[in-house]
Formats: sequence, C-alpha cells, structure tokens
Amino acid sequence: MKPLFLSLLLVLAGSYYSLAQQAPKPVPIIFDTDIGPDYDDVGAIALLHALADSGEARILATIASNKYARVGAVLSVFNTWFKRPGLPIGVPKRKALDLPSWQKWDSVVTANYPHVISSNTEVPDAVALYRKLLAAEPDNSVTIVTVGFFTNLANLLQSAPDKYSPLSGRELVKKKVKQLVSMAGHFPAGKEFNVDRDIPSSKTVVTQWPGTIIFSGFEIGVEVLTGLPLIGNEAIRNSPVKDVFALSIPMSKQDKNGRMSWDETAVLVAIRGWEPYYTLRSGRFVINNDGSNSWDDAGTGHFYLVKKMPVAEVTALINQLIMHQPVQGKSRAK
Ligand SMILES: [Ca+2]
Repeated sequence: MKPLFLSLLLVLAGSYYSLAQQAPKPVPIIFDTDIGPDYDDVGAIALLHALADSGEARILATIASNKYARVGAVLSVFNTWFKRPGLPIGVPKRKALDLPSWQKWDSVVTANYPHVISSNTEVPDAVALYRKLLAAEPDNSVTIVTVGFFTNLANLLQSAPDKYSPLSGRELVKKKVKQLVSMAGHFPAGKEFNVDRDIPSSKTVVTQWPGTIIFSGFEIGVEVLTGLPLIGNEAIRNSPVKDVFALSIPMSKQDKNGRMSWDETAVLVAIRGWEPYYTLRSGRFVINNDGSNSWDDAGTGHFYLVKKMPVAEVTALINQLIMHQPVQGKSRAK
C-alpha cells in the first residue's frame, strides 16, 4: 500500500505543480478614465472588476482624467459595489477637463449607492498616486489602460523626482510600465474625442512615451453594441452598472441597440491580450494640430487593433462581462 500511496501523492503534487505553473499571474493594472461624459467607462470598470474577481487582474488604482466635482465619488461607488472600497483613487488636481455626465447618471449613482469617498479633496492628485504606485511595483510589470484623456500620463511623463522615487516621470515609466493600452484615435485616420479634448497632453504622450502603446481605435468599439442584456436581466438588482445603462440607453436614439463599447475593448485587451480578439498593425500614431490623427506605417513602437474575432462574439463576451456582479463575502483589497 505504501508505495501506491506515495505514487498517488506524487501524481497529485505533480498536477498541483503543473496547475500552478499554468495559472497566469494576475495583470497589475492602473485604470485611467474620464468616467462621466460617456458611459462605456462604466461598462469598462465593471469589466475590470470582473477580471480581477476571476484572478486575471490585480487592480492597483482607478484614476480619473476628468475633474468634475463628483468624479472621485463616482469611482468610489463602483469600487465599493464590487467590494473593493479601499482601492486607491486619484483625481487631477491641476489643469484638467471638467466634464460630468450629460445624462446625469453621475448624480444618480452617488445618491443611491454607498461610497467611501465623497469629495475629490479626499483623494490624492493623479500624478502623485501614479508615482507612488509605480515606484512600489516590480520593474517592467505594470499595465496602464487609459479610456479617457491623456492629461495624467502627460503630467506623469513631465513629473520630477519626489518622495516616492528619485526618477523623473519618464524614467519611472520606462522602468516600471510593461505596456500602455489606450482607447484613443481613429485608424487609419480620423478625429477622436479622447485625443481631441486635450491635444497638448495627447501630443506629449504619443511623442514621448518611452514604451509600447496599443491603441483601440474608434472603429473598434463603434461596432460593439452592449448593455441590452444587462438592462433586461431581471436577476440583476440594485446594481449601479445596470442603473447607468438603464437610464442612459433610452436617452439616445443611436443607443437603441446598445452602447458602443470603446472603453471595454481597451480593458479587455489590456488584461487578456489582443491575440484572441484582434491582430495588431504596427507603426506610429501621428497627431495633427487640430487634434485629428493619422498613422505612419513606417514608424515603430505603436500598434492599433484590427478586427479578427467576429464582432458578434466580442459583443457577447463584453455583454457577459459587464453583467458581472460582486463576489459575495468580505471586502477585497485589490
Ligand atoms: Ca471614456
């Protein structure tokens, strides 16, 4: 019996070891969002928490690139609902856009759901938080996903050594950031909101970012219409994600088949990689003085997503992920 028991133990230990070997490490990620003017950011933060709950991501922070008065509280509503009330939040304290939701869903969710942050004064400046978090992470490890303006990343690149790190912002990014994924631009050429709203910051980032950038362009998310299964799902109750979509979809005729999923595609690719869903086109993002962009195929360091998986399949996947509900039990740190 003894040898048999021993071999069984060895087999079990072997399969545990191989499982442990195969399990991918969660992606450490910073989510940078303008959450307000559009509500695909709400789908994106739901998807972010869904992939953290599945062990695929480790959220380091949710940071706003927009400074309207409720933005810190709005981020806190979603982090609290997904049982991560202590997740760090940052807000730009210097010059930044101030764009609340035109559908007013920001005041609805902050009125109806618990949040541990009620004012932007309670959270640190976005750049200080970036520096603190990056300094504490291993080299070449952090993924940043931006689904709003480049305001914070431009300020980060231009930041000086501080109590968190003796490195300049650009040096710190070069050392710590593995990749930047951005919902930005329109390919091969066009004009897109996130780039156009803060042109100087967009220029700074696309010309000075020291590492790889993957862009999910306007043309990717515009075809992925999501949210109808969420708002029609009777089993989902008391959800700020559902409430935002249920309030906003009927307010615009163009959303009658669901909202365009620009920001969700960027978060999906930032965590799971592009390979199952898209191919990459290599080159260089070119930004023009009027905020429009084009693409230089001869350049290097930048990529944009090109459709591979049928739109219906990406749509079904995002629809499923944004219906994710909080995992019951105690609060999570990250
Ligand atoms: Ca956005």
